[in-house]
Amino acid sequence: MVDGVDQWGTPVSRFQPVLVTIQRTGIVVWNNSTGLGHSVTFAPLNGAPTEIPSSATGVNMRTFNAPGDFCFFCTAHVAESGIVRVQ
Ligand SMILES: [Cu+2]
Repeated sequence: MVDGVDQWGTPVSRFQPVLVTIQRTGIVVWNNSTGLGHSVTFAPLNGAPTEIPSSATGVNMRTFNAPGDFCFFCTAHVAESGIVRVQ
């Protein structure tokens, strides 16, 4: 999660990179250093990991054991989204 500004200069955060590709049984780490609460909430799909609840700081990780495209977003800011592609 990184800080930025939108086209009007309003501070926003976003997941970076938006797309990450890993092999099955791989681990993805989310690092939130923005000081704002963000969740990592996965679309319902077989093999999707449990949600990372909203927190203003911290490092969390999830393991992906099934192949697929796992879309996720932040419940507080729905424009913040990303995809974990598991091969
Ligand atoms: Cu957010």
